[in-house]
Amino acid sequence: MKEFLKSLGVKKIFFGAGNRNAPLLKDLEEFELVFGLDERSLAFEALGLAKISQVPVVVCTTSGTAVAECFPAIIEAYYSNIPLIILSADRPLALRGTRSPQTIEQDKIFGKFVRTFWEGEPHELDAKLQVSYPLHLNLFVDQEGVGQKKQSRPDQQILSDASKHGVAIFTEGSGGYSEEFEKITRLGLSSYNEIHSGLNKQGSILFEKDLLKAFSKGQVDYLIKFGKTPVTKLWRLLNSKYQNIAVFSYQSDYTGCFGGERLDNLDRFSQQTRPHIINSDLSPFLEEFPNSEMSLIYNFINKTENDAIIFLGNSMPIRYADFCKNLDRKYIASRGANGIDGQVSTAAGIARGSENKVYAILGDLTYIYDFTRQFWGLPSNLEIVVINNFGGRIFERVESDERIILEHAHKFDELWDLRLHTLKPDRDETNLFWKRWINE
Ligand SMILES: Cc1ncc(C[n+]2csc(CCOP(=O)(O)OP(=O)(O)O)c2C)c(N)n1
Repeated sequence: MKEFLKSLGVKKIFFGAGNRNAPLLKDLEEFELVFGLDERSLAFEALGLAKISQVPVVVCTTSGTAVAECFPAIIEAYYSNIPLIILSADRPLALRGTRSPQTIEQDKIFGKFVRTFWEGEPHELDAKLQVSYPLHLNLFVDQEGVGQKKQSRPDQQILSDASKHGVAIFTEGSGGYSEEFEKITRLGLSSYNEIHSGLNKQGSILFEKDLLKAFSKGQVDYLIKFGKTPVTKLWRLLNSKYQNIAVFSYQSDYTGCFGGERLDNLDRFSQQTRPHIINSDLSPFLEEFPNSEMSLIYNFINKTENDAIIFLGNSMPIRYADFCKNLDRKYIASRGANGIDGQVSTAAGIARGSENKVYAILGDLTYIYDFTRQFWGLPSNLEIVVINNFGGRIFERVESDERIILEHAHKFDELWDLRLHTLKPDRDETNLFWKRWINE
């Protein structure tokens, strides 16, 4: 990839923060790198530079809506014949069409507005490739190792084997599955319900870490997914570590991971004995770390009105809100493509369509991405709550390149005269909470 880009004369790369494109950095260090957040803006900056210099300029993005954000600059580049290059990181081909997390169909996404489209693995980029601009290179980055997949998942026979244990995962779109929940509970299956599932029931496994522990102890043989693609990290692990776990998608064609099958009814199950899966105790953590992000979100949600709608930003807010098992509220999130773009506007639309109070809990970068919406005034029933940890701290959790955290020093309340509620977490408390919680 490096030699190919050099052969085109590329010198500068605008790098949009993201986990899927981060592994590409090791091959891009010889170029001048500019790190940034908003891909729409990065693409326009690259366009300006390419226009004045007539030298090809690259924008490197993560997967999902981040790629689509480059579209307006691509259109301008197309009509003005500007050498703009979009280098988008994509899931490996094996995950295309599976709706695995943050996977969208990126091939030929810019349609007729790019003159060359190429996709493949980064090492396949060859200096002999003839290109015209604008150019879109879509690169498969196999972080999961799904390309080396050897086994196939067990089929539906496993459901009638009383010695096997199943976990039902209820996520967004599960509001109508109360009867199914009761039935699988009676049959002895375990359940794990994500906060935005829409199902007003508490699962037998409360916390993600206990779910993951049950997997690492070998207590689970199969999964049934109710609703859309879950948030839990487990869904990424199903593409790597847990490729042998059977996965069924209830009344839906998408498992959200590699392989698995659709399940139309719950007739095949036999009664099973639920293994002892421990539920961790959260209260000592809330007491010991009252200024951690988890505790601040927990307390904030519990103080909202009973009929409030909580809109959860992607990144850590939706994950930390899952600690708060308060089922009296309605939770909404944009989990179709997991973008951090347009979140203030999405919340504004939700508030327009509701009489209830809406609280949008967003990370600081997520807020910055769409904060211009606030200049035009917000619906009176909408409260924006920014959890300001001065950067994209999710990238610390996944131990990614620290440059993509985009650390900053903005304290929003002092910068702009906008109606805004900021939560100010203590970084050490958050990190200690997390470290102990995960390792306990
Ligand atoms: C449009 C878009 N661009 C990039 C990403 C990749 N991304 C995921 S989370 C994240 C950082 C979010 O930071 P922040 O909102 O501050 O939340 P925190 O990680 O601190 O919880 C980024 C850039 C994305 N999901 N969507």
